[in-house]
Amino acid sequence: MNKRVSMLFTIAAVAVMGATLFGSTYTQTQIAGQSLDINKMDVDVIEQIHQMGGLQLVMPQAFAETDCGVLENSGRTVVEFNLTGESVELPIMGGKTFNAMTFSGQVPGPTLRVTQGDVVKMTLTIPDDEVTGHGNDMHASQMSAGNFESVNPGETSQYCYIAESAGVFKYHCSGVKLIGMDQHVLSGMYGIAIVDPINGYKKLMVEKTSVSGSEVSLDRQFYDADALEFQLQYNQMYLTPEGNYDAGAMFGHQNTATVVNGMQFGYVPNMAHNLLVNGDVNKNIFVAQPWNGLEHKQYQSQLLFVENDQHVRLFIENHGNEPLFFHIVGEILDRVTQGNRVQSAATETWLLGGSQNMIVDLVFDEPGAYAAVNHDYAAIYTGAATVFVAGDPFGLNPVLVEKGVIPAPVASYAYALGNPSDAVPPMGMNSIAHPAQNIHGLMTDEVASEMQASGDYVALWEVIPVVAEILTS
Ligand SMILES: [Cu+2]
Repeated sequence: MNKRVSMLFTIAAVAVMGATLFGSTYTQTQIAGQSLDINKMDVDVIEQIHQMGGLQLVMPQAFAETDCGVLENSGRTVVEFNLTGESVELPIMGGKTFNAMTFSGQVPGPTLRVTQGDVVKMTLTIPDDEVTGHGNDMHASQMSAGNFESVNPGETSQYCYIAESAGVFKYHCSGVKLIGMDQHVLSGMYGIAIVDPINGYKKLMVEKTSVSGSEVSLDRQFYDADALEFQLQYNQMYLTPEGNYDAGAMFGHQNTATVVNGMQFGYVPNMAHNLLVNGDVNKNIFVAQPWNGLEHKQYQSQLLFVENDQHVRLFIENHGNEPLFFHIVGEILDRVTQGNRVQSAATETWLLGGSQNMIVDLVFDEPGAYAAVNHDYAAIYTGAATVFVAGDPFGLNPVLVEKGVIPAPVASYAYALGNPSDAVPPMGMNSIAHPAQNIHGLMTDEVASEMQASGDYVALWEVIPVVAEILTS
């Protein structure tokens, strides 16, 4: 049964929203937002609405099925997606912390991966001791967030929907009945759902040329649909020096940080790479290495390792208020797909507005270090630079084999050093498994401990001293 719920906001409601939407939703001083004083705005919004004869905001109606009972018996595969809403303190670049709001103790929240046509059963739980209610608006659901409303501390709520469209879809907290949504999302409550096409992904064609004698001709290379996959989620932060959400900075588009998967410069070399390439843990090989040092544990920077001549698939979402000009220095984006439709091939940069996504398929042709950036210079220098290393550009295979770190030469350093867990989405229907995954990401110590206890992930901060000992012996 379709639920048809119209929500009408009257002038009174607009006035209430004006006073509360632009600020924090709760008063705890330790996590208070810095609110904008509507009385100090240049225009009198309420007076303007009066002059227009009033304003009625009609929320979009839900048209998706939300009845879990019906959908669970529909013959479709049901995938449960359980989240908790938690306010926690997390680190930012420079050694300070900020007052984060998270889904399940991590930023971004857990990635949901389903197949087109599956039923998603989303359950949001808010612990008793949480300071505010939260919601969840999943763009894959085709439902209004207003329909779900807000879940209060100590409560659990759920809804079900059919993931009808393939692609990458944002999900985000919808605040307390939309109030404070900006603060909750920009403090960390965002993530993605990947909906794999029901018939799988397409093989990749990369256009090359070849020469025979003096004749140059097209030489199309085809790659199987199976790919090594990564997820990159872009956002901005707006923080006061005390680490609180700064609504004034947000309204002025004056962001204080640009983050990829929650962190500034999270995927750059660390001390192990310094040692391998420069022979010295303290001799940086990249211009910005702010998360170096074993004490950073799950926050220590890591690199993204791929093979040459390997099909790589990137799931990318722009959660932010600013555009993302996605570019990989030294590479061409071989294919750009949005909503299971190819938008471009062999393009240098692709633009994503706020809450837009894409799937980039590419092959790293030559050994090297490639920086994936938001080609907005302000974004690059505030954190949107992510380093991929393809093949063995530093000629490390002989050393690694000689020292016994690896038994034989490898096609990528991932076989020796692993890839960061937060950049790796759950396995899908055309996924190539990563050789190893290291615990990495903007997550609480509790989440990191659970990952370590699972035995599925490597704690790099424990491995690096061992490898360093071997390399220097
Ligand atoms: Cu929230």
